Amino acid sequence: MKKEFFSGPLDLRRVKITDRFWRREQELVRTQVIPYQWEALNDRVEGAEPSYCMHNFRAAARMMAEKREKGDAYQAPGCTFRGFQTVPEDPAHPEPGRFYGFVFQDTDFSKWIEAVAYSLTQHPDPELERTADEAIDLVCAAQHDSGYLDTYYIINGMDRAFTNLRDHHELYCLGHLAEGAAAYYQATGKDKLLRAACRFADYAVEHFGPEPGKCKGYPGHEIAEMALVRLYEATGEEKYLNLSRFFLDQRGTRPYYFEEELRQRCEYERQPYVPSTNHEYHQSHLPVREQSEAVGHAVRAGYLYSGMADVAKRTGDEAMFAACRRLWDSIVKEKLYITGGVGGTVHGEAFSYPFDLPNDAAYSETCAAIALVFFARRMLEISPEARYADVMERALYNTALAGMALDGKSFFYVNPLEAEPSACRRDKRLEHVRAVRQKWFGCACCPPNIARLVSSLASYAYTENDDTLWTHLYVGSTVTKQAGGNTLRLEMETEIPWQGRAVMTVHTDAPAECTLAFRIPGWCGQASVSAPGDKARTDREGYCYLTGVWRDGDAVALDFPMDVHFVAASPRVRENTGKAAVIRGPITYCAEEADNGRDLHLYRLDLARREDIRVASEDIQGFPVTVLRIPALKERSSLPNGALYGAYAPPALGPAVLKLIPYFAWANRGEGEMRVWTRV
Ligand code: FUB
Ligand code: ZN
Repeated sequence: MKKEFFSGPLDLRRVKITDRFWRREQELVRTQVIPYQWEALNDRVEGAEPSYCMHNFRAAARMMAEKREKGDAYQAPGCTFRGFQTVPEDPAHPEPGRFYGFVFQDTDFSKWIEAVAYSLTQHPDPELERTADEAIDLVCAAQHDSGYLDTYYIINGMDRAFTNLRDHHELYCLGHLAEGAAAYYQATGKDKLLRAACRFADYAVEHFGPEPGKCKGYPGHEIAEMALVRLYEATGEEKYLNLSRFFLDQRGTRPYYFEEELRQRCEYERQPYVPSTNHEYHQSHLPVREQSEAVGHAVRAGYLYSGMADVAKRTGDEAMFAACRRLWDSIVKEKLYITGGVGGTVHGEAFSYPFDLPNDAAYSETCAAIALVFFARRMLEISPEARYADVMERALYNTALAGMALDGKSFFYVNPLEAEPSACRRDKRLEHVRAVRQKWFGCACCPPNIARLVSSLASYAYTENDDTLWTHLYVGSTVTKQAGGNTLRLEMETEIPWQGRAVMTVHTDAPAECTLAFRIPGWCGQASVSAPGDKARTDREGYCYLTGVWRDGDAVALDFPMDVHFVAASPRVRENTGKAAVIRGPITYCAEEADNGRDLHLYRLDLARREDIRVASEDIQGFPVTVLRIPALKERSSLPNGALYGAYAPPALGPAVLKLIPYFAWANRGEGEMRVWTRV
């Protein structure tokens, strides 16, 4: 690790997104997703499965108030542990004092407040801030006097807290709370929620650690690792960094903590103990520094690797960083979809074995692509190499964005690369796949994750250290950069992802020296960079570094050819033999029934007629996109009509044109077939 290349994300208040594409996405989050989510958290969406999130905070707050009032006379209600999801016996009348929903239901609030925080940095909104403050008051009122804050156990009985780390997500709740609280503090300067998160983290610091007598466990669903680092950054309190490192050091050591914990639970419940942990699912099969293959639940994995990179950077842990690099390579060399999605199997929502990347049965959870974006940004913070940003960009523009409809009103959890509506409905093996987005989910992890990602886009577009500002993603925006006691105002103008030009113009009252580094995207061939002649240029790992004294009006213009590329998959990806995917710039394309009729599998791309490819701007549901028309051939079977089998003869191939749209825009015009990979 070379410290001079270390960087960190910018304070979002220093960046204004002006980009046409991303402004639109952020407005969808602000005007649709955040208000809708607030209604969902409060169970006010007709026809949607109730969340019970705020219900649970209310129940816990009431309980805590009662407890304070009655003191020793207070009788906690008996335990009613009911597995991962608790539903009311009578759905029309949930009992006010009970916990309902998934064990991690509190995180719906934490992700919402995080998205609200980022959104407020771009678009101050006193009414939204008031709603957020009131919600924070309620959440803080629900906090246990000890500092513990997970309503599942506060309501059901604290005596069992932290006894099922493997499945019960308390540290996941802590992690999301810390992320949301730090974001809200950084956006508004208000620290009430941050103090609550710190109290919960302090409780965890007291409970877990290497000291004798402390619990040696670690999160069943990772995220606390990176969230504690964020809490450390927000407060300067090293104990949070130490706890994060402790969790990482413990993970995968023998005897396996999750088995020990299970043994104790069985003893307590007088059940026979049968080992039952799938350690790969939890990434707890090996100490983290020894891990090389990305395995198990893909969201957990992405969050873990992000936390590992965070800790490696803060502690200079070379072995940890080496593991991050190996795990990164395992993902991108063997387990990454061309859409930037990860997770080849529904079983365990997980990474499958190398090169197992089914198109129709893909899991490719929206959250997993988002986790990959997190991981990539952290790798860039340690080592700015364009290959990390290339993947970050692909995951962002394709799978992460596909997770949300173009009107911001419905969402995908699973992101297949091939869909046939009747198969999705009738094939049990594809039960997890939908060809239409849903309004919300009982397990609503994905929509709020999109909201927090999109509204914090600037923290992925740029990172900086004292000397250098790196542009990783090209997004129309203005950014300030402190340089030699002056403030440079940098204005980025671009039409990426549709056109490959980007111009950064410097505005400043006084000349100032610094380095501006620009990523040369992997998808362009020969990039051209033009900059004032007095700047020294060096190129390193896919970035062009321009160093010198920047004056008002200086500009850097970058041109990235945006040709249409046909991509082949490794021959080891059996599904894609003899097929190609089409990409242009960061966008992966797909064919839809709405443009091409049914039976998309009968098309073949006609690569000999590349010069006839047409690139055009069109609107899909009011969203401007670039579409492609690719010369193709359509197969007509030689079998007699209606025959299932018959003597083989080459099929007749009729000339056709296959219209392709950006993958993120699919399923916005009703239900129909879709496919990313087409035969050639
Ligand atoms: O377990 C919490 C979240 O629910 C995970 O991150 C998602 O994959 C879903 O399983
Ligand atoms: Zn999800």
